[in-house]
Amino acid sequence: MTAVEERTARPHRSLFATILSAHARRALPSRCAGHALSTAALWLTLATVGAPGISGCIGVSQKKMTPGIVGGRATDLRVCRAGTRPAEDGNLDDFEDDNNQVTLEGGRDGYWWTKKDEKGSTVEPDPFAPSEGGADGSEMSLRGFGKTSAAPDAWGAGFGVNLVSNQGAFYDASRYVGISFKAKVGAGSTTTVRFKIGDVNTHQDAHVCRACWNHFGKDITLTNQWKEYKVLFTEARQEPYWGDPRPAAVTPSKLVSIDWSIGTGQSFDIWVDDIRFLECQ
Ligand SMILES: [Ca+2]
Repeated sequence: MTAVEERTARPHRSLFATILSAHARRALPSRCAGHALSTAALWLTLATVGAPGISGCIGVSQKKMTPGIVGGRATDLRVCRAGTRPAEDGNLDDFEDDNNQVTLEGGRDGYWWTKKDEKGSTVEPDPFAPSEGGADGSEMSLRGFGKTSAAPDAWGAGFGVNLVSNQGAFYDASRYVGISFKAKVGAGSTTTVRFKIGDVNTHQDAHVCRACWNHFGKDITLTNQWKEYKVLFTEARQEPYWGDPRPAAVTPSKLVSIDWSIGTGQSFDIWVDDIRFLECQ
């Protein structure tokens, strides 16, 4: 909408405020543009932002958003031509400290949790905490075990972590390209687990999704030996046929959680260790 068109649509605003508004809106990054701004705020914003194209919200994309989707563009994801490596500040947790909080690194401070449906699925240990025995001869790892219900409306169980402890806050992982972890299963366990990445478009706490919880992720097949698995942001997908919205890609700048989920009607005993964010080589 041009300034003139907007003025026509809003006859009670002065031409000055209208031009200022249009100017500021162009100059503002997307996160700010969605906010209702008073004329005074626009003055301030324009003074802060300066020339169009300079961001007043550091680290937030200025590209236009699709209505109902925040980010979610596959073209925003970085591809590593020479492969990946663990990021310098990417250690999420190795559990050697034997507590239920992630390693305090890279701005992360979330706590490990379990989840289960209310149809009879179980997940232990309770309280949830690291277990003895870890990958590569280490002493501790994170183990979740139990049984999932096959009843109608059951969805299973799992365990995971919010990357930051402040509920409703996002974690900006845009400097990374994915996550690696080591994992194995115990005797009698299903070997199928889905690694999920909750973000602004799929996590209920973000107040964007209308049908939430279809996180971007990847189905992983584990063995009874510790092995490393990598999930790059470029290969994370939602499950087909459900969820609203359904963006093209995960939004690494606004992550909420990661978890390992087990579907219905399974016995599971899943161990994870050495969880790390990855960067390009
Ligand atoms: Ca360990």
